[in-house]
Amino acid sequence: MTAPFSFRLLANDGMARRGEIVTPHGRVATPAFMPVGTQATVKAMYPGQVRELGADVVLGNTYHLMLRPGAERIARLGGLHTFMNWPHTILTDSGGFQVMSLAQLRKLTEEGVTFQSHIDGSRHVMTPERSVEIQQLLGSDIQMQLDECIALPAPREDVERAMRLSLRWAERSRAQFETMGGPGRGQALYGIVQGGDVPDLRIASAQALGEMPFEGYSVGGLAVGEPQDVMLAMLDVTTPAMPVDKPRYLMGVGTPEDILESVARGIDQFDCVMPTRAGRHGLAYTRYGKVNLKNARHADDPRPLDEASDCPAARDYSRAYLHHLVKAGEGLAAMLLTWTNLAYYQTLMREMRAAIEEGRFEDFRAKTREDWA
Ligand code: PRF
Repeated sequence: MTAPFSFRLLANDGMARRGEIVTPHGRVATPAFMPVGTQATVKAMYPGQVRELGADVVLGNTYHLMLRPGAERIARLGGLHTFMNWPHTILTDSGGFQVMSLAQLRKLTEEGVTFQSHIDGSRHVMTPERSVEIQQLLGSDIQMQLDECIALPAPREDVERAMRLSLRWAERSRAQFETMGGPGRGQALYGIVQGGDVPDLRIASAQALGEMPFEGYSVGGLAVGEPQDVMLAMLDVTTPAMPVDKPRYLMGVGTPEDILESVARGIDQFDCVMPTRAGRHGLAYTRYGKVNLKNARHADDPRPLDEASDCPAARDYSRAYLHHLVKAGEGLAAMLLTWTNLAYYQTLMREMRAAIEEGRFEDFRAKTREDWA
């Protein structure tokens, strides 16, 4: 039997936590940022480069991979780690969120969701059981239950219905995960807290999930249209209701500021398309804040994005050159800016981990916010 999935808390500083997850594919230092590799690729990056920046885990998407190239095909080819040449930890999302945002003609019932592919219009059924089965075929180390994430603002009764459905789907997902032998292979299944912007529903969801034997717990249903202060207020009530001895993952968040503020509220894991997508749209994240390279004011600027960075993309290319590449639509623009952005995100995580270990997270938070301003 493989060593089981584990999580250890190494240090606390206020609500902020420094920890370590161990999976069959290695160690994950937390707080962790997980670059998004939806289609079995972190767009515009080589896997080795993603690793070198300090990523211990990348995210893959059940929805995309089941449609293309197909989960059974990836399984025949040796699983997702082999397929994409990423021998480290992989986390997969369950598909519910992507079905709701991307698929056509969706129909949600107690049983699951039926939908048509956004690629070729083919019809599919996604149930909690099928989602776990697909994640098992992919061989991901950290799997997510199928849930329903509802867009905000929404009436309380709709938020509550989605939250209760997600709890029933949590039970079914767990049963399937056990049937398929996930724990014996050292894999993890996380339950997902829902409850929109309603504090008592968030707490009820976190407590009910906490009584089910998940290896970790996600916070879903945030960063879906609500203002940042609402998202942070939801974390203020949710994380204290979550188990202390299990990892906490805030799904699909966020900007560097969102991440800093969420770590301050006890979150351990993050994923977001922000650094990769922004990189393909001419936007750079640096320790001095966000820079829009499309802007003409960079056309004659010989300075790099950050001369003190240890990322070659941020250090060795002028803003004028990056501006030119972006304007010319060159592939190298996406490569250099994605590299810059992921380097900054991983640096921020590394600095937060050190600050928590050394008991100076509050100072770090204040100083970092100042540098961004
Ligand atoms: N559920 C799932 N994946 C997600 C979300 C969710 O609520 C979000 C919300 N920010 C991003 N990704 N399964």
